[in-house]
Amino acid sequence: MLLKWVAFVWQEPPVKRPPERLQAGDFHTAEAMLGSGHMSTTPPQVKPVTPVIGAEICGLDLDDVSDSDFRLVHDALMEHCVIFFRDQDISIESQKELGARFGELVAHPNDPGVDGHPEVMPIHADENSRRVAGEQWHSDVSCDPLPPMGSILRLHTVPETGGDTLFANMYAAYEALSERMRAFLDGLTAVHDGGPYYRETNRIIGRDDGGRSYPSAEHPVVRTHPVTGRRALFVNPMFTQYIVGLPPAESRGVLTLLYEHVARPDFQCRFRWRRNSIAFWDNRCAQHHAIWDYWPATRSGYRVTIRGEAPV
Ligand SMILES: O=C(O)CCC(=O)C(=O)O
Repeated sequence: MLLKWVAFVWQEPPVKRPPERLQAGDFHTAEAMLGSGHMSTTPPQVKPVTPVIGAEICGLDLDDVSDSDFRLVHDALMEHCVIFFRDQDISIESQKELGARFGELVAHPNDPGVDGHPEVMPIHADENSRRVAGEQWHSDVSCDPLPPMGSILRLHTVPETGGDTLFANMYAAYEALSERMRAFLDGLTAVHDGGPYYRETNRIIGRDDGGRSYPSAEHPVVRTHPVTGRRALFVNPMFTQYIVGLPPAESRGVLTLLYEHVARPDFQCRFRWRRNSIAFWDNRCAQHHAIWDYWPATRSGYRVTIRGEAPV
């Protein structure tokens, strides 16, 4: 009887959650809208965007990430390679804090960063832009000896339409190759170099790089993800220069084949940004490609980048 009474009067205190704002195209369920007033007790939900790559996490306020929220975000990222959030009107500090839960934040080798936040890279395009960041398939700064584990991009300004980002699953790309091709690639290494891409970027935007040098490194063509243990293709047209030990024509031929393969639509998802959306991708198992189809509109936000480990 006493137990029954205790169970009746004791109720879990409400957990603070932001109100969900439903819009066409959301993956949110009606459930997510139903809370007591503005407080919802609905636990965060992970909703796959495709069976192959990408998931949206609903019902989480990234300004205030508890340990269990962190675990959920971490596990979803490991499972889906890229995760998405909506309606995150968070500060640069909160974005950095989220990144720092995953590892050390790193500055970009060719971008001075935001005033007072060298490890925060502005992503910006408007009517005066001559190029945009990431307009081909790549894994961020793969030319670094310790290429980034992950990148977190929040956009505060988005065009009316366009400006989507494509993401591709590099486990799926590797696994879809023939056994013979996988056996050929396993054990090969490739040289990645930041110089050609970053110098060309600087030339286009008219930035004097003062003859500085950029990172370059030799990495396995197929790497093993340190958390999932899965094998993933790790070459990309932005930074990979050649496969070590192959004559130039063979190296070019193999890389061209792999780049075409990586771009297969069945390894991809396409993210439609809204104001205050966030994409968080794992560079060790995903590549991405930003689409610049919205000129002269403005698209703007901030990226933080998390240091990774030497690929093996
Ligand atoms: O603007 C985007 O959607 C992505 C930009 C990009 O490729 C990057 O930050 O690495």
